[in-house]
Amino acid sequence: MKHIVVLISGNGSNLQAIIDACQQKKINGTISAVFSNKADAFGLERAREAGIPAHALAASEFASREAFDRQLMQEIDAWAPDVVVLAGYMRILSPAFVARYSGRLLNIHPSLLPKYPGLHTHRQVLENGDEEHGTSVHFVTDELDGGPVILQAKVPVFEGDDEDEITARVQHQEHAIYPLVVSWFIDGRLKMRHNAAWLDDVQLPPQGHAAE
Ligand code: NHR
Ligand code: GAR
Repeated sequence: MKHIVVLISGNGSNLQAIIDACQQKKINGTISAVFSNKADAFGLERAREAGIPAHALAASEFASREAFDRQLMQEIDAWAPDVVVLAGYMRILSPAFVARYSGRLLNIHPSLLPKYPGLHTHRQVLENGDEEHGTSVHFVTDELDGGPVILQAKVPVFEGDDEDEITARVQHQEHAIYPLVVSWFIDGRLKMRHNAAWLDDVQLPPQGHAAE
């Protein structure tokens, strides 16, 4: 059995989608543990509800980002995960953390990367009057939201949409594409090589796999 560790900071709806996909055997693996940098993250309750060990680490108890990440790495490594999945994890990771899990560290970011790395993507889409928005699953590298894209999903932006509406539209897509990408990785079909994403030994283009 392959082992997944998921990092969250909040609601955990993407975590829930991955829990459901594991239970439905759409992912041939199991979530070993969930970690949050916020003790009140609702995703911790989702994990416990599913019988998954769930832990919070408080950044305020560590002297530095590096010290926090060292502790997090120790706790993650106790589960010997095949893949570490960031699912709404809102804390920037130190280079040592990224290096440790390089090639098996995935993130979902709510924009059509390379557009809008960083925070407040939905707001920026509205402010710029974009007609198209979406979400990207990518391998994490040292470049913030700059690692190779694996899969994107697009959504339309309609006249008069507010931030809540486009957030919900984007998250609906996230819950479909993130479990799919995790399943590819778990099945050994997905790799990071030479700072590119490869699916079934074919190098993916900059926008990731062209979904049907
Ligand atoms: N770490 C590295 N090294 N590389 C990436 O690509 C990462 C990462 C950590 C998280 C997720 C990310 C996103 O998808 C992610 C990608 C948080 C921030 C941020 O500025 C930026 C990007 C992402 C997550 N965080 C602030 C910080 O100082 C805190 C903000 C807050 O708590 O509200 O860590 O967008
Ligand atoms: C998701 O939409 C994810 O793309 C985004 O946060 C949300 C988390 O929702 N991630 C980031 O913004 C990373 N900076 P969830 O907790 O319900 O999965």
